[in-house]
Amino acid sequence: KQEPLRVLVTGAAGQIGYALVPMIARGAMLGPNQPVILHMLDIPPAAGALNGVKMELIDAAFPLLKGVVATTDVVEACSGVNIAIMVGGFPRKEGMERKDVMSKNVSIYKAQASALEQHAAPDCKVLVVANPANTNALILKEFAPSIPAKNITCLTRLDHNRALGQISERLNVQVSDVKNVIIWGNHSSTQYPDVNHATVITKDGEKPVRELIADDKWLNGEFITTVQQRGAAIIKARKLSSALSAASSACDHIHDWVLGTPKGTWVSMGVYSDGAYDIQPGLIYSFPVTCENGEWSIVQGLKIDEFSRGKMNATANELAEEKSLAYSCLA
Ligand code: NAX
Repeated sequence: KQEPLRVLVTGAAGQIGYALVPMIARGAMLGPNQPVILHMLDIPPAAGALNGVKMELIDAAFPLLKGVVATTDVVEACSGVNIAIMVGGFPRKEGMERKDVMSKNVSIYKAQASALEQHAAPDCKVLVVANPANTNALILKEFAPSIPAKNITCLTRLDHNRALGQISERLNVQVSDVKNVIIWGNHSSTQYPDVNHATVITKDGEKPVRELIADDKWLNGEFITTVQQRGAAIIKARKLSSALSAASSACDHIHDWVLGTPKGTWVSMGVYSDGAYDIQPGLIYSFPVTCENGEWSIVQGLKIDEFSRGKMNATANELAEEKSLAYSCLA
């Protein structure tokens, strides 16, 4: 019989949290045989709503759910957690300067880094969802030096899945037959969705996307901007930002990290750069990765053309700027 794993969701009273916790409790994140104990953290103004979510989790009678901790105390929330999904953060409000938003999130992620470092399980895996996701993850890494850098990641799987979705819609094929797109860089509108190595499984075998869609203008133009701007398109349509797709992609991210990627398939994760593909070390940058035995590794040796290089550098430059802005907030 499997011991339950403790999964922390911060910002659990928010809209992504509301979509995410039932997915975790149903086994979508860690598999149908893995019991879980949910730790949900939010801030005091959201305590009532958070308790409501706890009540609904009890009412749903999930067989895999072995306990629920709902709290506004960050130490209680972090204690003993094996997986931490960081969804809580300070949103950008109209008229706010970028630096003010950054400053709020830097102080949140600095404090939560220390709590995780001191109270989480030693092998805790961390996924940052809250924006600016890459830079929040970097701050978390800097202020939790005893958590291995490889355990701290950010979510670009939603962008990855959006890219798969666009290719599948365009070709009218099953999304599960499309694979190996790449999201490079920042989870922002400078991200670079790359299809140069992507393939589709057809009845005649695996074919490159660039062969099946012989429309470079679309692949190098509208496809890229559609994926980059998808978050804004959802807000326009729903009057709320993406939630179910973000929650589902967060489950995919942890699922594949813990349980492994299928052979011959890679996914995109924001991870600590070691200088791969000449991306400056010290940034949390989205790369193509494969996962095995609970560890990710960057897919090496992919050919990068000049068009891609320019876009990969542009998003790296934005991350370097965000990093210095974040550091200026610490000073
Ligand atoms: P909501 O505003 O609905 O929920 C955020 C929750 O976080 C609120 O309940 C709030 O009280 C809580 N919170 C604020 N400060 C906190 C703190 N210090 N500790 C714990 N909880 C805290 O936002 P939602 O739509 O759920 O989005 C959450 C975050 O995900 C945002 O930062 C958003 O920008 C980001 N996103 C990231 C995506 C990605 O792919 N990486 C995509 C979706 C989403 O936009």
